[in-house]
Amino acid sequence: MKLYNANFSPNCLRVRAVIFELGADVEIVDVDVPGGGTKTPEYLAINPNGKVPAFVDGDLNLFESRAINAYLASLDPARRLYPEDLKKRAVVDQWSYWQAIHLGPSSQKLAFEKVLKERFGRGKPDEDVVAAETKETTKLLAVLDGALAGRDWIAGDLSIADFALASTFTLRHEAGIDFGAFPNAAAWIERLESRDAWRRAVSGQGR
Ligand SMILES: N[C@@H](CCC(=O)N[C@@H](CS)C(=O)NCC(=O)O)C(=O)O
Repeated sequence: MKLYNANFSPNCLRVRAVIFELGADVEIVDVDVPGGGTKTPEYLAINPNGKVPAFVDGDLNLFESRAINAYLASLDPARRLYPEDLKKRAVVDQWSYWQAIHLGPSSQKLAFEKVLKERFGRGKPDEDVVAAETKETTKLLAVLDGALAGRDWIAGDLSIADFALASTFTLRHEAGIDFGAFPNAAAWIERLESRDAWRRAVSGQGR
């Protein structure tokens, strides 16, 4: 199995973390994204979107980080990162979709305005966007915090949903995403970020 990866990408981070958590036998191949490595005919044959991550297992080519994680976790059901019980699995899917469709986009827009825009020479933050996305991200963080009351992990046991959610928050300090009013979420993100697999994935090492 091969993961086509770039260490800067939060979408790749969540896949590396799941690979390390599972101890899966996956070769991690770094792709030179700025140098056009995702736009070659060979790469586009694997992922026609020209983005990382992409994943290959024999005749299976996959894109979309959450789908890759669902596949990897399903190969090792004993670890229960993507439970076989359909009700438990539905809850994992619920939070993975919620991160992809709601939390991820709002927090990414906020991180772009507050952190990445100037770094990429794209100008000053747009304060209207910052205000709107801060409001939206805070509203969603309150939902996450409520759901984490009395539990260590979002779906009960550690799952691929925790890795999807956590990848949202890698720039939280610089982006001013404040966990102060959300103690359940604050304890959860510390718990997740202290895992060896997460640390290895963030450092880009361990392979
Ligand atoms: N929904 C996709 C997003 C993939 C994505 O946006 N990848 C970015 C890096 S984080 C990328 O490859 N950007 C380079 C480009 O668009 O050319 C996933 O979760 O895998």
